[in-house]
Amino acid sequence: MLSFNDYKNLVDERLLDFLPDTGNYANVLKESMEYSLGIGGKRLRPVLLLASCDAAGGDADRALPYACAVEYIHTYSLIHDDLPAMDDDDMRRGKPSNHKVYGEAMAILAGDGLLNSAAELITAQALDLREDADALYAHSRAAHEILRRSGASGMIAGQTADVMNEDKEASADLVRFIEEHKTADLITAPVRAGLMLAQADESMIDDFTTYAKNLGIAFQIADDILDYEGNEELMGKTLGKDLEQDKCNYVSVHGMQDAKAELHRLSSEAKDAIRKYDNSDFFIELADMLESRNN
Ligand code: GRG
Repeated sequence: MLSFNDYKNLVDERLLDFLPDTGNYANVLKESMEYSLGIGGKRLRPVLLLASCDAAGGDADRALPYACAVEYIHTYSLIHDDLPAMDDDDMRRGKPSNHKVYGEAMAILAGDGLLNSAAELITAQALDLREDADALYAHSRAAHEILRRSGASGMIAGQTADVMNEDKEASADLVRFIEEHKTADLITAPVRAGLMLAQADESMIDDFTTYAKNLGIAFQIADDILDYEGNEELMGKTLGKDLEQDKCNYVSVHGMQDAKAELHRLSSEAKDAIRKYDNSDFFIELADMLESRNN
């Protein structure tokens, strides 16, 4: 196993290499996709994919395209979320949002381009696996996992529930739906996909699914808390928007004190699910780091 930063460096070194050529008349599309990928980001999701693959004895090099594809999907979701029709945010990752630099039309296209590039990149991995039925099956499961959890029954469903329920009376159930789908699905997908690529046994996949789901919900609650109490410079985006836009989130429904207690409970549950594994240190330290994060 490597450190978080070493996995992150592997991703950062290759992230732009897997983008398709856009052709002379569409250079600006590539520039705009590269802009949002290149301005930073914690790379939490691709790191989780590589580390999960490693933890189950898989080949992290072979998993790298899948990891980069997950970051493409995550980045597209941020570009679209920042648009005036959605969250309307001028800042992302400490820099002007994509539409502030390239305009709304290009930001929509850059998001579309990143999503499609992710699907191209993932599906291309199958082309080398013709002779190995087990590896091809592992690939198909991982590909389906990433595309399903980022899709209309996953992240997009969560974003829909979020966007359609601004200014409405929120229930605890609705808030959990948003946390699970908008955020936890794209944290669970890379963990499960990494394990699937490594052909881990099903009980390990189940335990790490519990870890990832709890970590993902905790990650969103931490984000809600930071929206009230965080530092704009460290977070790299405008804060206080949840209150301004009357968003339903854990803090608005349960209050700050309960939110902090729930964050701690979820983080503990995540760690307990995977403690018994040899390489659990990496995942336990990550949960601790995310619980006390300030960016
Ligand atoms: C537009 C379909 C669609 C979905 C958007 C990701 C998202 C869904 C909205 C962004 C706003 C938000 C608060 C999402 C919750 C998940 C989250 C906290 C994303 C930010 O992830 P980080 O902190 O970002 O990992 P970096 O920049 O570090 O990669």
